[in-house]
Amino acid sequence: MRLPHLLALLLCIATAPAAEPLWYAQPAAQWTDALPVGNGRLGAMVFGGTTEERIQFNEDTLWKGHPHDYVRADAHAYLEPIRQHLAQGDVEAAQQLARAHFLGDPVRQKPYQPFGDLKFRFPGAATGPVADYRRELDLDAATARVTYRVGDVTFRREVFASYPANVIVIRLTASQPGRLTFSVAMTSPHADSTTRVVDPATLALAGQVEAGGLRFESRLLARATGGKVAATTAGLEVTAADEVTLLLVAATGFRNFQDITADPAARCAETLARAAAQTDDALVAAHLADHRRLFRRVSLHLAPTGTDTGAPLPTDRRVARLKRGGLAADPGLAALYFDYGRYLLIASSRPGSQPANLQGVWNELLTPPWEGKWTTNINVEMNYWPAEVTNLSECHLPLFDLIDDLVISGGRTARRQYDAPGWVVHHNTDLWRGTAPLNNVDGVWPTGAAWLCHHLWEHFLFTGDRAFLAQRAYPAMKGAAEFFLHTLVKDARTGWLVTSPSFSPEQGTLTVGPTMDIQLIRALFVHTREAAKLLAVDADFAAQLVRTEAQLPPPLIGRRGQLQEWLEDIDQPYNAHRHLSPLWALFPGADITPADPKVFTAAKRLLDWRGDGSTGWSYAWRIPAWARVGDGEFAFRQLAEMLARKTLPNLFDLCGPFQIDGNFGGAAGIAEMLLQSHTRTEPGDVAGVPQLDFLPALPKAWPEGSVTGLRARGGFEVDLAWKAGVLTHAEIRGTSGAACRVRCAGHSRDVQLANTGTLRLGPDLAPTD
Ligand code: FUC
Repeated sequence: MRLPHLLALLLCIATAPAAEPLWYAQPAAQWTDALPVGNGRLGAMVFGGTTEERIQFNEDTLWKGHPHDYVRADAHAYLEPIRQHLAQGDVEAAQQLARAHFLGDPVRQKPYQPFGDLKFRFPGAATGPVADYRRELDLDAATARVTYRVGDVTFRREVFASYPANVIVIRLTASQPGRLTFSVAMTSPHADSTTRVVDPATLALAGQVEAGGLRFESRLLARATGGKVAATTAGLEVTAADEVTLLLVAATGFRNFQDITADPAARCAETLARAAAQTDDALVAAHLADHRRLFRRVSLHLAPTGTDTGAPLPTDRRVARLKRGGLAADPGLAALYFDYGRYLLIASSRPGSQPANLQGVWNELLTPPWEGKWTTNINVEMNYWPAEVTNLSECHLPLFDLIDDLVISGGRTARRQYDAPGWVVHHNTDLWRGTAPLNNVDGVWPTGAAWLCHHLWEHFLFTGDRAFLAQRAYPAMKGAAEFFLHTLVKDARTGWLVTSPSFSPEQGTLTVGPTMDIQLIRALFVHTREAAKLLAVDADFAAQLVRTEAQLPPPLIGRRGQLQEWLEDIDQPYNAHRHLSPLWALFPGADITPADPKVFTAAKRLLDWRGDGSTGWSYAWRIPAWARVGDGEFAFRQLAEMLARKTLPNLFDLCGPFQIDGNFGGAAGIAEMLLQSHTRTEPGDVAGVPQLDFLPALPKAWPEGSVTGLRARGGFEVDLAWKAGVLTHAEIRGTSGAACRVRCAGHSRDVQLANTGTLRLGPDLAPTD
């Protein structure tokens, strides 16, 4: 490396603000105080007790149920009668038929399950009072740490979940030799589970969720320096060791949603043997390299606005004081929340894992809220909002694997329930890839696949990956579009093509053609035909999409100037419903823009009516939506309220109970306040020259700061710095020669990256080198 480069690198490392940890002055009193680690597949919650420690763990394929097709055998026979009732305005008759005959069999999907617990006892710690206690989650090292002192011995515990080794590593040390004496038991909330001794240093916990259901096994190996280790079914006993490393692995019989015949014991044995062959140092080094490759791509710094930096306070006290002081006084906490959102996505969604569910991968309950599923009418999509823009594109991949499965199971539902080609997803799915309507009439919402496909298209826009577009995205998008081409019906009153039956998520009654459906389908059609054009395939099909698109209802503006949620002008003014469904095309869609002032103004009115959020995720949705209308103050207010009202001491988001979507939506919302990017420069030109908006919704509370490594559509990476609320510096990286339009505070400039693939801009967006 040449000297100037090395210097620049050193300077950059020296000046890059390190991510703060979450930290606490006492152990977790309950599960929602504990600190999460995860590698996508495995998750663990670390409590950090001193006389007793609990590490509750999960594996992402442990669910109730077994391979199953949820379509009700005679559902198709009721499709036309339900449509008829709706066309005649007899909504109640339609709902009765739907409830009795159109919902899945069974009507509820299956729940995600907890796996087990490690329960430690440290008799040594009881011999004296505990001093200098600290518990922290180091986001940059993806490691939970506990340190404390008893007498003159300092104890230290570190827990991390290694993605490369597929193992949870627990390292215990003491400042004096021979002082580690403890026992650790493996337990499980599942009735059908037993512990057995595998060898003198290894325990296994094995069981089955239910008859005919998933079999599971986990193994725990202790390796100690000094002292001795003994194993009984009651646990591992470690006596007078200098240092101990525990390796925890877990697996189930799940191969895919149609096959659960794998051998969890063999899987555990193999993974554990491979991990045990590595030294601690090798395990740590591989973990840090893997995590930091992702985590360090982005760094956000929001400068303190006064003397109070917040950082010297434990995280729980910092959150608690928000109820009084407000987030404006502690910009660093917003940056920490952003970092934590990225951390959680890395920890719960890695290539090969299940996608992050309603609880990410962390759940201690046999009956988790809403079964811990993947809810497709907002929640699972929100989980992935930060994936592209915060530079974690690989973490998006588990969602695409889920889509591949849904193309199969949703294809069956399309055929059996609708006699249609393509594939369909209603408002939830589970490990068995249920795609039939569920729960109640609000489950009859057939546009889940259209929303999921938006993620395929976005991944392409951000990465420019043509092979992905051709092989994975386009076939799924085409299938989803085919379903709608076949099932849209002509609305008798207006002549428009609409969905029937459907529901505007989760309010009103069974209906036809709610605004959200139309926005989702229009976006799907436009993106699918754009993809066909880029790939030079299916010209006739694309022409059919254009013809059908022209028959969809236009955006409807009601008598009070609001964008209508339904075909009828029946919106209640100031209805603050949690869902922003009819504003989908504002965010995360991008069809409502100032380029069409009439629709944009109507959307703003509806957004205004919706007011503040209620659940955590509903605050989180309002952040990027308000950022898209350029109102940084209201966006900030939603973030501040979410943190003050819907955030647990460990910074987990609350719906009512813990639900992780708000963490992800909040992180994405912060990004959206700082950088927006659209590829639309002319109407209909969806894959054209990207347009990058710098600091489009910067709130007064963040007058000074910097961000590096955000991603923009068109394959760009962007750094921004600002002072006194004004851009001071921007750097864009991408393919050499790539063109984009940049905009900031009323300035606009068409620019082209230099041969180096880099472009630096000053405050007025003029290139500085
Ligand atoms: C949707 C929301 C609920 C909850 C559930 C998991 O149904 O309306 O508030 O988030 O998903």
